[in-house]
Formats: sequence, structure tokens, C-alpha cells
Amino acid sequence: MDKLTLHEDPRSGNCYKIQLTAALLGLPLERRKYDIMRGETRTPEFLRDVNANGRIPTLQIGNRFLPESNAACWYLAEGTKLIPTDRFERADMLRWMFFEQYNHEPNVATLRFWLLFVGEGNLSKFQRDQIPAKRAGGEAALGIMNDHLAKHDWLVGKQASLADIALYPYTHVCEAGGFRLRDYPSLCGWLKRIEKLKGFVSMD
Ligand SMILES: N[C@@H](CCC(=O)N[C@@H](CS)C(=O)NCC(=O)O)C(=O)O
Repeated sequence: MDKLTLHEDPRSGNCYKIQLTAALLGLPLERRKYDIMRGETRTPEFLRDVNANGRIPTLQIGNRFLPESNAACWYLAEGTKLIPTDRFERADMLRWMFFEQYNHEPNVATLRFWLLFVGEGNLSKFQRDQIPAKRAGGEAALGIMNDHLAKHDWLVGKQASLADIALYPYTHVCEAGGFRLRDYPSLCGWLKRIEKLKGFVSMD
């Protein structure tokens, strides 16, 4: 396989997803760090060479660049046990990964970013006004996962898949965004199951 380099900010759960996927698969990954708070992903060089969308993560594979965390996880995991072979389960895994990007991350991760890194006092009025809707959206997403995990050990099938890896990063740190994990007991058990997977690494 070509050399793998993760262009990342280690505070980002989207970047951690890729690091975790590589670790669970035993793939060597070089890490090149940027500080998103200092605009380091918005420089002309970054936009030209790494990601025209001005964001991390981007997975560099040899001399090719693949932005979007879930696409990068898919690249790493294709043909491994982290992607189900059953056709329905594979599509169901994608369902959770799209859910992560549309229902979970924009609410759960954004509130963590605003409250932990930007600081409530530094938010714009536009951002402050969005907090209640983001809180409601995040609670709804965590509730849907919790209900599913009350009946299943894993989001899809009978073992961990990219669905679990995509949703673990921002769920396990959701309290930094004001959510309470104790309100979601089935999520807590699932988090522990992921942490016991062979090769698991914690977020920096
Ligand atoms: N959908 C993208 C989201 C990427 C994203 O939002 N990255 C954030 C950090 S988690 C970022 O780079 N923010 C810096 C900026 O927008 O300037 C993915 O899953 O990779």
C-alpha cells in the first residue's frame, strides 16, 4: 500500500475516526498536524495542495489526497472485517455514516467545538441563537443510537464496523458539548465495547 499521511488537527473527532480505523487495522499512519483555530487549513498552499474545501481531515495516499473522514475510513477498510460483506449490512453501515454526518456531527460535534474551543462568550449571536436547535438535534441523534443499542451490541450486524467507528469519536466526548452520557445507558455500554477492540487507541 502507498504511504499514508493523515493531515489533521488532533482535537477533531473527524480526524480521530481515521486514526482509529488505521489503528484497528494495524496500518501505519503518519500524522501531519494543523491548528484549525489559527486558520492553518485556509492558507493558499493548503487549499491548493491538500483540500480545496479548507478542512481537515485529509488522508494522503502516496501523492493523492482524499478529504472527508468517512471516505478516508472506507478507503482504509475496504476488504477488511470493518466493512460487512452482506449487501444489506454494507448499505446499513453507510446509513449510519450518513446519519453521523447529517444528524449527529453537525449538532453534537459543533456544540463541543463552540463550548470547549471557541468559548460561549466568544460565539456570535447567530451561533448563540442556534444552540437550542443544536441541543435538540444532538439529543435526538443520541437517543436514536441509544434505542438501537438497547437491542444490539453493534450498530450493524454482529461485530464492529465503520458505522461504530464513525460514531464513536464525537459520542464519547459529547459531554464537552453539554450532553449527559448517563442519560443514554446503552450508549455507555457500546462505548466500552469499542474501547475493548484489539488495536483501539484513545483520542490524543
Ligand atoms: N465532512 C467533513 C467535515 C470536516 C470538518 O468540518 N473539519 C473541521 C474540523 S472537524 C475543520 O477543518 N474546520 C476548520 C475550518 O473549517 O476552517 C469530514 O467528515 O471530514
